[in-house]
Amino acid sequence: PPPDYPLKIAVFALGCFWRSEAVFGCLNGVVRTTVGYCGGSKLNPVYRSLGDHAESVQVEYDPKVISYTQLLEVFWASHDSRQVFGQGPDVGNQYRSVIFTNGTEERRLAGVSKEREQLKSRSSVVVTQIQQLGTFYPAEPEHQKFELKQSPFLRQLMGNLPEVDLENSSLAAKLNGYAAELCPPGIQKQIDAKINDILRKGWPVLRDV
Ligand code: MHO
Repeated sequence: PPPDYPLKIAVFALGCFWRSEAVFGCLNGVVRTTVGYCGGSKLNPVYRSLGDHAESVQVEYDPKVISYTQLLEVFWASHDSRQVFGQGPDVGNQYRSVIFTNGTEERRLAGVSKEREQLKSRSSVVVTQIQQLGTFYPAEPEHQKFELKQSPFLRQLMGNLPEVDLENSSLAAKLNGYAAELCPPGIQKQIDAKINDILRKGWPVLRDV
Protein backbone atom coordinates (compact mmCIF):
# COMPACT_ATOMS: atom_id res chain seq x y z
CA PRO A 1 0.00 0.00 0.00
CA PRO A 2 1.21 3.53 -0.72
CA PRO A 3 2.37 5.59 2.29
CA ASP A 4 0.07 8.25 3.78
CA TYR A 5 2.56 11.06 3.05
CA PRO A 6 3.43 12.38 -0.40
CA LEU A 7 5.98 10.64 -2.60
CA LYS A 8 8.59 12.86 -4.23
CA ILE A 9 9.68 13.21 -7.84
CA ALA A 10 13.18 13.63 -9.23
CA VAL A 11 14.18 13.93 -12.89
CA PHE A 12 17.61 13.17 -14.35
CA ALA A 13 19.21 12.86 -17.78
CA LEU A 14 22.30 10.64 -18.08
CA GLY A 15 22.47 9.11 -21.52
CA CYS A 16 20.13 6.60 -23.13
CA PHE A 17 16.93 6.57 -21.06
CA TRP A 18 16.48 2.79 -21.29
CA ARG A 19 19.54 2.49 -19.12
CA SER A 20 18.70 5.47 -16.88
CA GLU A 21 15.36 3.92 -16.00
CA ALA A 22 17.03 0.62 -15.15
CA VAL A 23 19.60 2.29 -12.90
CA PHE A 24 17.04 4.10 -10.73
CA GLY A 25 14.28 1.51 -10.86
CA CYS A 26 16.43 -0.95 -8.90
CA LEU A 27 16.72 1.14 -5.80
CA ASN A 28 14.80 0.46 -2.63
CA GLY A 29 12.48 3.39 -2.05
CA VAL A 30 11.91 4.04 -5.75
CA VAL A 31 8.22 3.44 -6.33
CA ARG A 32 7.77 4.23 -10.02
CA THR A 33 9.88 5.25 -13.00
CA THR A 34 8.94 6.80 -16.36
CA VAL A 35 11.19 7.63 -19.29
CA GLY A 36 10.62 10.80 -21.27
CA TYR A 37 11.90 14.01 -22.77
CA CYS A 38 12.87 17.03 -20.72
CA GLY A 39 15.01 20.13 -20.73
CA GLY A 40 14.20 21.54 -24.14
CA SER A 41 11.65 23.90 -25.62
CA LYS A 42 10.11 21.75 -28.38
CA LEU A 43 6.44 21.06 -27.72
CA ASN A 44 5.27 17.45 -27.67
CA PRO A 45 8.59 15.79 -28.53
CA VAL A 46 8.67 12.19 -29.76
CA TYR A 47 11.56 9.75 -29.98
CA ARG A 48 12.35 10.32 -33.66
CA SER A 49 11.97 14.07 -33.23
CA LEU A 50 12.83 15.14 -29.73
CA GLY A 51 14.23 18.52 -30.66
CA ASP A 52 16.39 20.07 -27.96
CA HIS A 53 15.21 17.76 -25.17
CA ALA A 54 17.35 15.24 -23.31
CA GLU A 55 16.39 11.60 -22.79
CA SER A 56 15.36 11.62 -19.15
CA VAL A 57 13.96 9.50 -16.37
CA GLN A 58 11.35 10.60 -13.87
CA VAL A 59 11.80 8.85 -10.54
CA GLU A 60 8.99 8.73 -8.01
CA TYR A 61 10.39 7.88 -4.60
CA ASP A 62 9.55 7.50 -0.95
CA PRO A 63 11.64 10.16 0.85
CA LYS A 64 11.59 8.14 4.08
CA VAL A 65 13.36 5.24 2.37
CA ILE A 66 15.72 7.01 -0.02
CA SER A 67 16.85 10.63 -0.01
CA TYR A 68 17.43 13.08 -2.83
CA THR A 69 21.11 13.08 -1.86
CA GLN A 70 21.28 9.31 -2.30
CA LEU A 71 19.63 9.61 -5.71
CA LEU A 72 22.29 12.18 -6.64
CA GLU A 73 25.02 9.74 -5.60
CA VAL A 74 23.54 7.10 -7.88
CA PHE A 75 23.30 9.66 -10.66
CA TRP A 76 27.03 10.49 -10.50
CA ALA A 77 28.08 6.88 -10.10
CA SER A 78 26.05 5.72 -13.11
CA HIS A 79 27.46 7.73 -16.01
CA ASP A 80 30.41 9.77 -17.20
CA SER A 81 29.48 13.34 -16.36
CA ARG A 82 32.53 14.70 -18.18
CA GLN A 83 31.36 13.88 -21.71
CA VAL A 84 29.53 16.75 -23.37
CA PHE A 85 27.35 14.65 -25.65
CA GLY A 86 26.86 11.43 -23.76
CA GLN A 87 28.90 8.27 -23.87
CA GLY A 88 29.62 5.01 -25.60
CA PRO A 89 27.71 4.46 -28.80
CA ASP A 90 25.13 7.07 -27.84
CA VAL A 91 26.39 10.47 -28.90
CA GLY A 92 24.39 13.64 -29.25
CA ASN A 93 22.65 16.42 -27.43
CA GLN A 94 19.82 14.06 -26.49
CA TYR A 95 22.26 12.12 -24.29
CA ARG A 96 23.57 15.07 -22.29
CA SER A 97 23.87 14.97 -18.51
CA VAL A 98 21.33 17.06 -16.59
CA ILE A 99 19.95 17.30 -13.06
CA PHE A 100 16.48 18.83 -13.21
CA THR A 101 15.77 20.52 -9.90
CA ASN A 102 12.46 21.41 -8.37
CA GLY A 103 12.94 24.16 -5.78
CA THR A 104 15.87 25.83 -4.06
CA GLU A 105 16.78 22.98 -1.72
CA GLU A 106 17.19 20.49 -4.59
CA ARG A 107 19.14 23.09 -6.52
CA ARG A 108 21.48 23.56 -3.57
CA LEU A 109 21.99 19.82 -3.07
CA ALA A 110 22.62 19.32 -6.78
CA GLY A 111 25.17 22.16 -6.78
CA VAL A 112 27.01 20.78 -3.78
CA SER A 113 27.13 17.30 -5.27
CA LYS A 114 28.43 18.64 -8.59
CA GLU A 115 31.24 20.52 -6.85
CA ARG A 116 32.18 17.38 -4.96
CA GLU A 117 32.19 15.41 -8.20
CA GLN A 118 34.44 17.99 -9.86
CA LEU A 119 36.93 17.81 -6.99
CA LYS A 120 37.44 14.07 -7.60
CA SER A 121 39.62 14.94 -10.59
CA ARG A 122 40.96 18.11 -12.15
CA SER A 123 41.95 16.55 -15.44
CA SER A 124 38.59 17.27 -17.05
CA VAL A 125 35.48 19.33 -16.40
CA VAL A 126 32.12 18.00 -15.19
CA VAL A 127 29.69 19.18 -17.86
CA THR A 128 26.45 18.19 -16.14
CA GLN A 129 23.83 20.92 -16.34
CA ILE A 130 21.68 21.85 -13.38
CA GLN A 131 18.42 23.11 -14.76
CA GLN A 132 15.07 24.02 -13.30
CA LEU A 133 12.54 21.28 -13.97
CA GLY A 134 10.04 22.23 -16.65
CA THR A 135 7.63 19.98 -18.51
CA PHE A 136 8.48 16.31 -18.52
CA TYR A 137 7.00 14.61 -21.59
CA PRO A 138 6.58 10.85 -21.08
CA ALA A 139 8.04 8.82 -23.95
CA GLU A 140 6.15 6.32 -26.12
CA PRO A 141 5.04 3.07 -24.46
CA GLU A 142 7.68 0.99 -26.26
CA HIS A 143 10.41 2.91 -24.43
CA GLN A 144 8.94 2.34 -20.96
CA LYS A 145 10.54 -0.57 -19.05
CA PHE A 146 12.43 -1.33 -22.25
CA GLU A 147 14.98 -3.63 -20.61
CA LEU A 148 12.32 -5.70 -18.90
CA LYS A 149 10.44 -6.13 -22.16
CA GLN A 150 13.49 -7.79 -23.69
CA SER A 151 12.91 -10.69 -21.29
CA PRO A 152 9.83 -12.82 -22.01
CA PHE A 153 10.83 -14.93 -19.01
CA LEU A 154 10.56 -12.05 -16.55
CA ARG A 155 7.33 -10.80 -18.08
CA GLN A 156 5.82 -14.24 -17.78
CA LEU A 157 6.99 -14.43 -14.19
CA MET A 158 4.96 -11.25 -13.58
CA GLY A 159 1.87 -12.83 -15.06
CA ASN A 160 2.19 -10.98 -18.37
CA LEU A 161 0.83 -7.74 -16.96
CA PRO A 162 -0.74 -5.41 -19.51
CA GLU A 163 1.34 -2.44 -20.65
CA VAL A 164 -0.32 0.19 -18.40
CA ASP A 165 0.15 -1.90 -15.28
CA LEU A 166 3.75 -2.47 -16.22
CA GLU A 167 4.37 1.27 -16.47
CA ASN A 168 3.03 1.93 -12.99
CA SER A 169 4.45 -1.09 -11.23
CA SER A 170 7.25 -0.88 -8.65
CA LEU A 171 8.04 -4.52 -9.30
CA ALA A 172 8.41 -3.79 -13.02
CA ALA A 173 10.73 -0.86 -12.24
CA LYS A 174 12.90 -3.15 -10.18
CA LEU A 175 12.90 -6.06 -12.62
CA ASN A 176 13.70 -3.61 -15.41
CA GLY A 177 16.95 -2.85 -13.61
CA TYR A 178 17.51 -6.51 -12.86
CA ALA A 179 17.04 -7.41 -16.54
CA ALA A 180 19.70 -4.87 -17.50
CA GLU A 181 21.96 -6.15 -14.69
CA LEU A 182 22.18 -2.61 -13.36
CA CYS A 183 21.02 -3.19 -9.80
CA PRO A 184 23.54 -2.83 -6.98
CA PRO A 185 25.08 -6.31 -6.41
CA GLY A 186 23.12 -6.91 -3.18
CA ILE A 187 19.77 -6.23 -4.83
CA GLN A 188 20.69 -8.21 -7.95
CA LYS A 189 21.44 -11.24 -5.73
CA GLN A 190 18.31 -10.82 -3.67
CA ILE A 191 16.16 -10.88 -6.80
CA ASP A 192 18.04 -13.92 -8.13
CA ALA A 193 17.27 -15.74 -4.89
CA LYS A 194 13.61 -14.76 -4.98
CA ILE A 195 13.23 -15.93 -8.58
CA ASN A 196 14.91 -19.25 -7.82
CA ASP A 197 12.60 -19.68 -4.88
CA ILE A 198 9.55 -19.12 -7.02
CA LEU A 199 10.73 -21.48 -9.72
CA ARG A 200 11.35 -24.18 -7.13
CA LYS A 201 8.04 -23.80 -5.38
CA GLY A 202 6.09 -23.27 -8.55
CA TRP A 203 4.23 -20.19 -7.35
CA PRO A 204 2.09 -18.79 -10.13
CA VAL A 205 3.60 -15.32 -10.39
CA LEU A 206 6.13 -12.98 -8.85
CA ARG A 207 4.38 -10.23 -6.90
CA ASP A 208 7.14 -8.49 -5.06
CA VAL A 209 10.89 -8.42 -4.67
N1 MHO B 1 22.06 2.92 -29.08
C1 MHO B 1 20.70 2.78 -28.64
C2 MHO B 1 20.13 4.05 -28.19
C3 MHO B 1 18.78 3.92 -27.67
S1 MHO B 1 18.48 5.03 -26.46
C4 MHO B 1 16.86 4.90 -26.14
C5 MHO B 1 19.89 2.13 -29.74
O1 MHO B 1 19.86 0.92 -29.77
O2 MHO B 1 19.29 2.80 -30.58
O3 MHO B 1 18.60 6.33 -27.11
